[in-house]
Amino acid sequence: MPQLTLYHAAPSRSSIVHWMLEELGEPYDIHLVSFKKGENRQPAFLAINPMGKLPALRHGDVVITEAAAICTYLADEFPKAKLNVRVGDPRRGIYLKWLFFGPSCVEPAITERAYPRKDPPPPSTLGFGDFDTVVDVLAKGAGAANPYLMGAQFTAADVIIGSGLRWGMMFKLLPEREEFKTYVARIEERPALKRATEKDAKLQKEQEAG
Ligand SMILES: N[C@@H](CCC(=O)N[C@@H](CS)C(=O)NCC(=O)O)C(=O)O
Repeated sequence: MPQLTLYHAAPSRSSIVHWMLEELGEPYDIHLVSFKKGENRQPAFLAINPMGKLPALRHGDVVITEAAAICTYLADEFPKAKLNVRVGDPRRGIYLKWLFFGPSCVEPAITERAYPRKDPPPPSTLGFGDFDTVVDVLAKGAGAANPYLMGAQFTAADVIIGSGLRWGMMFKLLPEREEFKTYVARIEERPALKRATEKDAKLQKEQEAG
């Protein structure tokens, strides 16, 4: 079985994949990359991800970057964990919508809110449209989650959207809507998320000391 290695800085967007790996239940190892030491901008890491960004995941000879792509890949590659919605399942379209909604709508909307532009482009030219609409769509999805976005099944889409909601509320960049709080409280009960968070706290200390 090819080895899974997560290139990681704790905590960062690679924590999303760390949580996903804990959900997956397959053996993996972690290669810490220090932002403080600029390791992500050094040739050794740029050969892995020319963007100089984390996360990156190595699976045997394959390297995957972009958190949502990595989570989609892992869910499909290890179907035993039941974290994907398979091709042919009518729910797959909605599943993919949420996986893409994270990086293409939630993230840029939050960043735009954190760093507003003096002359923002018209909403029709922005992939995410506008912040309030993104929040409303998210609130509708989170409010309908029963208990998860895809119903009874927890999937990679919950890892992506759940991470975005947790991160957005943590930094007060998303409103504390009742739908968000209830959904986030539910996913925070996941043992895999608790394990990843605990491990990240230890890794963060390790990285800060190093
Ligand atoms: N689009 C990427 C974004 C990754 C990203 O921006 N990662 C940040 C950490 S949270 C990073 O590596 N920043 C370091 C840098 O840009 O120098 C993804 O979703 O995986």
